[in-house]
Amino acid sequence: MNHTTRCDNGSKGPSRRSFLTGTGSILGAVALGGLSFPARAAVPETIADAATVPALVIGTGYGGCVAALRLAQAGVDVHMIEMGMAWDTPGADGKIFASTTSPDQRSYWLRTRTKQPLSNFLGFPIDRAIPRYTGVLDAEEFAGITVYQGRGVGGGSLVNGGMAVTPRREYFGGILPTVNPDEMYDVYYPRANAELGANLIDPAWFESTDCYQFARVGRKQAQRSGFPFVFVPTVYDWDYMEQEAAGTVPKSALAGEILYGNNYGKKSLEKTYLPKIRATGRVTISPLHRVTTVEPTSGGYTVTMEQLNTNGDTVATKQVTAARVFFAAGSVGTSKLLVKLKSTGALPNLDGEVGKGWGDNGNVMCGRANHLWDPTGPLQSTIPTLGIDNWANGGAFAEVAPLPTGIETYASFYLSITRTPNRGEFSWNAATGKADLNWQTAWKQTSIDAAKSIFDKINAKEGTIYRTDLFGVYKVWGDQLTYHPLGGAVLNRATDNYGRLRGYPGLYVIDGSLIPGSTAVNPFVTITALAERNIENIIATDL
Ligand code: FAE
Repeated sequence: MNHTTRCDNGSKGPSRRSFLTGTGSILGAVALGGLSFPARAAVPETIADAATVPALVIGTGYGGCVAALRLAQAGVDVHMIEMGMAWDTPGADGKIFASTTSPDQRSYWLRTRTKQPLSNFLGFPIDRAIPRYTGVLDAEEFAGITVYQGRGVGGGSLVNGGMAVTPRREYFGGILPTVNPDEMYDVYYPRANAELGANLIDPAWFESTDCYQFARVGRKQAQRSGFPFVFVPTVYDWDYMEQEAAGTVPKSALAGEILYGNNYGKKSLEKTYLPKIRATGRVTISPLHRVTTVEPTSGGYTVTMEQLNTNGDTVATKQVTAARVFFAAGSVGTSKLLVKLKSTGALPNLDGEVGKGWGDNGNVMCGRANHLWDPTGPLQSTIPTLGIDNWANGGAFAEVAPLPTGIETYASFYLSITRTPNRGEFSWNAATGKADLNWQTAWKQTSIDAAKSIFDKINAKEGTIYRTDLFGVYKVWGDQLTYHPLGGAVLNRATDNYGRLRGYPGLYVIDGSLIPGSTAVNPFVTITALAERNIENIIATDL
């Protein structure tokens, strides 16, 4: 296990943050809802208005971090622009992030009320008022679907469950049909997994620890119904979690931390790619800067961005010139930007495929009510580590997920990733000045049917029923959301086969928007591996 990772965890050491610009740079000392954020020193790393830069990366998630690291290692100076906060400063409670059971203003991006994926418990709504703030989880609402995304330096790695899953090779042709599987499985998946620190739980500890009783119950029931289950690699520091269970270190996965950030044990990008990026000395990161337009100019592209305060207000507008621009704003962020830039005439020659091929990775949630003699345990690690793989027969891969409420719920909870043909499309709405997505909630029915191929059978075998109290009153399926937006700038359609935006030399897409709607499993390993493949080609060919 990586002990240096753990030393970084508490955010107390000066080392890992020294290159970061702080949110306090904009507001100085602020006190919000009992949390005080101390003033920070001047931040020369923030990008200057009218700067001319060789490479600009929009977004600091998986795709953005791969691009920045490899470009910097190739000798290119890089500026990363991130609309979310730096997440480098503890609040009054000594923690950077809030726990899932006690959301506060740190939890949501510019909302005055939480929008929890599990909206109800025992039928009662559990959302609550919070102060508006540039918090870490965005529940972005479109027609028919709420898309959850991470906001801040590290993107989705700040809020995700850390499941680091490589799709089975036989399914790869259906995921990225124009990419050579040999190079992915021989070179880029191993590279991505190594950089991300993907690793498996110690099986002996899994069998004995209270915090995975919920997963052992899930496994037992899956086995009794004849489903293959798999241990899934994660990017959690398992050594750290064992110490959490022993009570020798501050708790993180065992303290209900996940959706709104993880304070210690998860190897987010802040513990993997980002320290390496800073160590190159060639990369600056500007948090609370949101890119609004990109248009051609002599010598490259003019990139316009708004600098935000923690209320989400624009406090400055900057224009910089970049020779190369990498769109890594995530599937939704990149798609929204590209359809806007094409429709408003900033980049009119973008391919007509821009905005198309968007999917939800077939996400659908459900819970099952267990018998009283089959408790799932009051202590549940927030990091899922088991999956039920029924992709071949029913088109569903289900995470056995925790319900980290701190009390015995007698519930088993699952996030299923399913095969679904439905794809949405982003388009620019000139009247509202926003990008729309034409998704319909009814399109989730194919995902529900696929998930039922697993859970109807388990319920029949166990003599159990679905929970109806988690997503509303008498509502079985969590079909209103996705955690896994993919597509909108599909590889070899909206771009060439390496992410180059045709017609605009020096413009690239390098994030989840390249993947046409599904990865058959959780997506971030595939996003990272594809980015590693593409940037290698781009550096070799274009620089
Ligand atoms: P992403 O990580 O979203 O990064 C994009 C970044 O760009 C963000 O930091 C944005 O704030 C920023 N940005 C957007 N627009 C702009 C703009 N205009 N200007 C400046 N910055 C901008 O993109 N995946 C797994 O594989 N395993 C899991 O266990 C898992 N669990 C998840 C749980 C939750 C609750 C959520 C929300 C997601 C989960 N995911 C999981 C999905 C995963 O985090 C996601 O696929 C990746 O983060 C997407 O990576 P990208 O690089 O595409």
